Amino acid sequence: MNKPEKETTVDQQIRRRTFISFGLFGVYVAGAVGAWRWLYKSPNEVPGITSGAHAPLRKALNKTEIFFRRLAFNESHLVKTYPKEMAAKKVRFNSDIGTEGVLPPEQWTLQVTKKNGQVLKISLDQIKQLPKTEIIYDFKCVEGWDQISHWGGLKFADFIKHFGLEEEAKMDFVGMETPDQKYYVGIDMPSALHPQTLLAYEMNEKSLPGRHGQPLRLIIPVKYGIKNLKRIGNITFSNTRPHDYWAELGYDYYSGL
Ligand SMILES: Nc1nc2c(c(=O)[nH]1)N[C@H]1C(S)=C(S)[C@@H](COP(=O)(O)O)O[C@H]1N2
Ligand SMILES: [Mo]
Repeated sequence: MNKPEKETTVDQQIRRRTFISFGLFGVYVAGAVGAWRWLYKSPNEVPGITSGAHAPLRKALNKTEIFFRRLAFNESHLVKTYPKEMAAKKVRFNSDIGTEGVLPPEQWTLQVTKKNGQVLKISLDQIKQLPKTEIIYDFKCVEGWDQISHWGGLKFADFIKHFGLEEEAKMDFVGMETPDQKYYVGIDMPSALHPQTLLAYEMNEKSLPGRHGQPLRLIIPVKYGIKNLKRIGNITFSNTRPHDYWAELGYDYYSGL
């Protein structure tokens, strides 16, 4: 007598639970759709520096980058070096945006903009008079090749000290451009000040050839080739990311190894 009644109760319970489940699922879907619409309608990141993404996504990427940078980057951690004999005699060359031909060294000066707006004009001789640092390491290009190569020049950290740029070095970034401003990179200060970062004027113990960035190029072993700007024309300092040729085309801004 009680049985059918009891069955109805179970039935009702099942229906109620199904109803609750669908209800919760609906809330979940609405939430997901809402989140997607929020992201879809969110503003794009500030244009010019990286290649375009919704601001919240870029923010997440930048946070991740900072996290891994702090975890992995250590000033005293040196990139592996090799004996001189292992350096390639025929050095690979990769793209020459802003470095076509040979620039007569007397037509060149390095222009450095200080925090107060003052522009230093530094000659190649001034740089060559300072102690030279050499490095033989495995240069890596994002296109998938690498090569042990031998470079000589002025340590960037020594350049900062000698030219009294300590205040500038407290800023977050260094920007470098070719004299024609066709190729440009932004470098975070810890990587620029890394003890293996050079303003190089020699390759295999000879003056840099035109296509390898004569008269002065950046050699920054903690970064991929794209950041190793050939033929530096000017240097600036900032607390925001300087523009960067390959980052604008979607490559990783940090491009560290
Ligand atoms: N000015 C300038 N610097 C540049 C480039 C360029 O096209 N123009 N190419 C970069 C890339 S992608 C690489 S791999 C290295 C290659 O240096 P290399 O030609 O001396 O091997 O230079 C970097 N610096
Ligand atoms: Mo490259």
